[in-house]
Amino acid sequence: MATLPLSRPDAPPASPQPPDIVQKLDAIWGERSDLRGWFSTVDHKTIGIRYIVTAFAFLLIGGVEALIMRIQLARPGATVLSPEQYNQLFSMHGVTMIFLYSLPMLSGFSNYLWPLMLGSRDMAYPRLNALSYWIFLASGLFLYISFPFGQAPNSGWFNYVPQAGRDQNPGMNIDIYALGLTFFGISTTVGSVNFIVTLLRMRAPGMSVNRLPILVWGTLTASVANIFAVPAVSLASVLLWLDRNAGTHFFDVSGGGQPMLWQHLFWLFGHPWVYALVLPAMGIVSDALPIHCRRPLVGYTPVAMATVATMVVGLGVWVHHMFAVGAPPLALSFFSAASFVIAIPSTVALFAWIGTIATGRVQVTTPFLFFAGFIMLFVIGGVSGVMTASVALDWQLTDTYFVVAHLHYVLLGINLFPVIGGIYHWFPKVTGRMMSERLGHWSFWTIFVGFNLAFFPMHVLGLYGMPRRVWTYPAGMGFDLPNAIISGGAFILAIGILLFLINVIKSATSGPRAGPDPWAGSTLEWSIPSPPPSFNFAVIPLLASRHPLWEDHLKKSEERTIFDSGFLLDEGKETLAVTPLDGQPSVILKMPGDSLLPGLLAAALFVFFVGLLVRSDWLSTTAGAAVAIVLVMWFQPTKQPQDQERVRVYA
Ligand code: HEM
Ligand SMILES: [Cu+2]
Repeated sequence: MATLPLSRPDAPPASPQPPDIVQKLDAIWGERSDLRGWFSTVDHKTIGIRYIVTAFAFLLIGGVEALIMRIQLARPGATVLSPEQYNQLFSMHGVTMIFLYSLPMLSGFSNYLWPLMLGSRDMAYPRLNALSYWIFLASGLFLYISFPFGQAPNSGWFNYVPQAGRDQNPGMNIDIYALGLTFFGISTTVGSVNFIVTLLRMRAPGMSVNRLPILVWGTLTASVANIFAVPAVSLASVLLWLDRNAGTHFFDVSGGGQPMLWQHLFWLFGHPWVYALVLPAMGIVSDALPIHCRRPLVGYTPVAMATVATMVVGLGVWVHHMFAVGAPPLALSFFSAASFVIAIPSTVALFAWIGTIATGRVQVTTPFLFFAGFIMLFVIGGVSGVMTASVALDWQLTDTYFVVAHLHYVLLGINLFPVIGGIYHWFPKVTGRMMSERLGHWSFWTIFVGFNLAFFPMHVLGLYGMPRRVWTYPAGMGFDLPNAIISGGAFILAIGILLFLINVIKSATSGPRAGPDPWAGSTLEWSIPSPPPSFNFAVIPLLASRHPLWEDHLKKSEERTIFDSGFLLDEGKETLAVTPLDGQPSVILKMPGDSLLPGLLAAALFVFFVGLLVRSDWLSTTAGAAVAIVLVMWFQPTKQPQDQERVRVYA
């Protein structure tokens, strides 16, 4: 297939933005600029940015925790931290990175980008969308409330019993974990429902399923899996809380309970979850990398199918986290084989990216560097993953630093690198300004070198037998040099992240103007101004292909995507819903206005969970009543349905 020219010779086909209509639509869709507007907005773009900023703040907090651990571990026998402090630090680091950074960051991308890529004016349930953000924020604060008092969760991010039981852990540390995760689970669940329904209905006409961006496939797959997975961990957490506070014995052997039940419930959730942390990020690469290679993604359909297949298989591999607990040999073989099988769809995606680079005309931009770095780390993390899928090898490697190396290669390689590359790629759309390429290259190389110095030697440490989750180690066991290198690398990595942040802040205020389509992109979001107007599309476009902005170069037939005539929908806060499979116009949806209720509901739930934590019946009952009142207000029908309304078509 021919590659595209480096920049568009003709002017980009921006959506028509007739000034009078823009003004009218903006009056309908725009946010209030006062404090009330700040708390009540339901605009998916604002919510998306809030997700990204909040998740990034948690990344920085988790990063500082990691650096403190690395100071303690830089030398043998150090006493910077006590063992209990180290336990809380690695637990909060894991919880923060897994729950409060990785998934919310991707939810931010999808919240911001989905309606723009799909040709819609908002998500399906804007108020639910605001609720999922506020609960994410509130549950994050909840998980951190006891940290300053030295009472934070301290049994790791997977929080095994009996160590997490009351006998061994009488403080409130684990109650915070159990209640915090249950609270957080509400956010993920409502967010996932919103993504699924949005995908089914909120698209431009002609956006059939075979034209969806891969990011959409990734987030959709992750959302469906979360609907199955999150209840398992919420259930486990509630049972644990009951064991600790109400005298039940679900996990307590002396009372006939089963500690293994925790492990099964947790990993039934945990493994699909780690795929939810990477599939949308792989989608970011599949959508953005081809733009910097000036050609469409190689193998769109196999990549979309591989995304779904990874998750389907991923729902059946959870026991690979439990190879060392004494499972029957048949179970070991089954789960080992299933874990090997996952390598196949991952490799399909890998070859698609490599093929895209090999046959494209590469422009070495900062996003490209991050995506190329991602591919390298994807391979290393994938290989160490396949290694631990082998039962015999896993028995040797489990609970050593080899696993810590693997999980960081996977999580930073397949989540953080695409995320930073994605921010460089879409920053011009969000802010209307370009980021500095020079600083971008510097930040990439610092992050890339720092990352590999910080994590590659961990493989070696693991093979030497250094266990994970130890607060210190004696000198002379061969651990000293790798640990020193790792700690140095961690600080270089941190400097790279700092350079990236400086770039964001500088470029947001003084970067050169970007225009609607600085990368000469292919998908709908590049057809509207940067930053996008409150209503996204003045006229809802009518799609003719997967690459609406590249049709002049790619499409043989006469048919073209239509940007300048179509549904106008300027009689109220409305958008178009389409049929689920082929995206034919189906109904006009009345969208809800801004509302304080989502924020209030999250606040009431926060107090409710605090009530449970401190075991204050009056506090949790009062807050529970407040929750009920807000829900009643929420479901109050606002207006009579207006079925007889004029629909204008702009031509
Ligand atoms: C500056 C970058 C980072 C450094 C230096 C770092 C370092 C560490 C260290 C020292 C541990 C404890 C190892 C142990 O004692 O067993 C750890 C654990 C962990 N890290 Fe990181 N980390 C970083 C970033 C991340 C990121 C971005 C993620 C996820 C997206 C992540 C996820 C985890 C997880 C899940 C654990 C396991 C916690 C547990 O054992 O319960 N880390 N990391
Ligand atoms: Cu797993």
